[in-house]
Amino acid sequence: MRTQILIVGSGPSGLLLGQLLGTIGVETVILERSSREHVLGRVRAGVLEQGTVELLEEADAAARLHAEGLPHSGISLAFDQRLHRIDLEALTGGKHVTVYGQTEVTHDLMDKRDAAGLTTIYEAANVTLNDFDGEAPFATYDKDGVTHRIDCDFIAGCDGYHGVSRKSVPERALKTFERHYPFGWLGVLAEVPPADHELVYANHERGFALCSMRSTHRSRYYVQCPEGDRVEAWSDDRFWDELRRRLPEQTAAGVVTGPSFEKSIAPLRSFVAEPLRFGRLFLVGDAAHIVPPTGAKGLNLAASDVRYLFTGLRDYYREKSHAGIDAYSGKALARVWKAVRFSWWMTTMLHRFPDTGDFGQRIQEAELDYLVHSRAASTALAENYVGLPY
Ligand code: RFL
Ligand code: PHB
Repeated sequence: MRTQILIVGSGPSGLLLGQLLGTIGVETVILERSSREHVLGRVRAGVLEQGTVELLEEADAAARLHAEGLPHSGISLAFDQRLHRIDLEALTGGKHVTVYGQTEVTHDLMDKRDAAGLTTIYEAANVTLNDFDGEAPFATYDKDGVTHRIDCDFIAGCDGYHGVSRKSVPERALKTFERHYPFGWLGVLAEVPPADHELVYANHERGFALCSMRSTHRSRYYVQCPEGDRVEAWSDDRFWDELRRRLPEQTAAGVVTGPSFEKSIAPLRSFVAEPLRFGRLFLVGDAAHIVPPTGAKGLNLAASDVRYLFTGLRDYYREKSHAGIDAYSGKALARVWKAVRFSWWMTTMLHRFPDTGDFGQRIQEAELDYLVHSRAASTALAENYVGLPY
């Protein structure tokens, strides 16, 4: 088989890139290791920047998002038994974020891909990437006991942190940067109305907590938990008790409990691999960088990588110009590092670290107090949260 762009991974970055390229008549094939059901079963991000929504519009995949997504014009920080609202809209000249689950984005993009008759090969095992440092890259994969080969012009590595794309690059060609955080997030999804109509990020002496949602009747909550904690140790009752203890009384009173239908623990890390291009292979999204979820940036960064790569490939096919694909890595990384910094800062400010000490604790309290009482500081948070310019 031959295609123009071979995309590895059918997460949001692979699907969005494929959809955008489809709108300009560039052919793609997606190779996905898991089944479609498995990909759709993963519960992850929930907050979309306006730029991400605009890109989904450009891909003609935003109809349901506009019908069902919840525009949010503010978030709250909770500490000292009080909620402090950050008015995103007022501080950014009218920008907002949209609450719409990654699962739904993935669903919409998969439906679009099906409707356009584009090829996705699920359960493709042992994907290997070859000759991407030359003019004629190709991939092989196994399916139903047979090895197949796909030739292409370029490979887009959209296969997440554990994928094969980054690992296919010789180690000496990559520089990696990493920060580990000594805790995880225990997340719960439940069919109950949210405690507050906006997201609440809470700093409490027992640890961080986040009240989020997927809709007006479905809530997503998280609590900071020790590294290595096991989900089995957290009954629903223990989770709801711990969540309420970390929230101001008025917010805790609004928490409606119910049986959880998803419960998982995610580790927190910051990671960047540079550069994002090796000959005819591009790294995109989580394949190249990971941020802790505190700033709600992971999916949005995947979308901004896709935006830069899409415009580069469009100029390559339409105008035979290499300028856009040559600039991809530099442009995408400049935006990535700003979001890495923001996510690290939000994580540091809102979590309890085992080794903070009294001095560090007072600094954290002073930072929160300054943040909510200074318009300049609140504006810095707001403009990063809604998404920096491209
Ligand atoms: P994905 O979603 O990991 O998709 C990669 C796909 O590649 C497949 N794959 C392979 N396919 C073929 N061959 C191989 N060898 C392969 N290896 C892997 C995988 O099966 C998968 O289908 O990466 P992508 O597309 O770059 O998307 C990135 C986002 O998923 C991620 O950044 C976000 O989920 C991060 N994130 C959040 N981001 C936000 O912008 N806002 C949020 O509110 C937010 N909350 C979160 C999050 C991530 C979380 N977890 C669990 C990590 C909350 C959580 C709890
Ligand atoms: C979520 O709803 O899953 C969510 C929201 C905001 C974050 C992280 C996760 O910062």
